[in-house]
Amino acid sequence: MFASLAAIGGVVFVASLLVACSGGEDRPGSGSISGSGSGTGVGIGSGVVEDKPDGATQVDVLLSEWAITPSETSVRAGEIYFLVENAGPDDAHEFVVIRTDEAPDALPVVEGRVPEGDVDLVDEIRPYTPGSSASITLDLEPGKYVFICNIAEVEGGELESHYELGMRVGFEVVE
Ligand SMILES: [Cu+2]
Repeated sequence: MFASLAAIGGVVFVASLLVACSGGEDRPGSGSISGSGSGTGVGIGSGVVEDKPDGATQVDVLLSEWAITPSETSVRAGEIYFLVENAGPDDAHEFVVIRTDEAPDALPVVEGRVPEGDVDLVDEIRPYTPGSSASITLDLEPGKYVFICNIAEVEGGELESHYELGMRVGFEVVE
């Protein structure tokens, strides 16, 4: 009985040490690239790049503040491998693919974000850190698409909507 209580005490002690350590990493002034003070990047990792499947069409995409720039804006239907670089320089970004006939700047916005349940969301790469790349392979049917970054966060007391600042671009898939 006494021994197992001691063991539990040990676990609790180790757990508090871990909390103390991770808390220490939040200190400002560390000089890290994500240290904008907004909290962007906390808990967000670098992107993951997977191999391009054989036969897939590759499209390179650049994310930055504040634009999304694909190497092509029209490709043939089929498997498309998107290699998406977050060029930052400061913020984490994501890559969201929406199928829509609307213009890139005409999507509905609620509190700085496009409500993903109200649009035809095809797939997305979740937010990842600037200076890294990520990939996603999608089997896209002919049609019109819009790529957006759907992050909105409070910066200096103001809501900063990546979509409204310009992180949106049209893309077409043809027969
Ligand atoms: Cu963004």
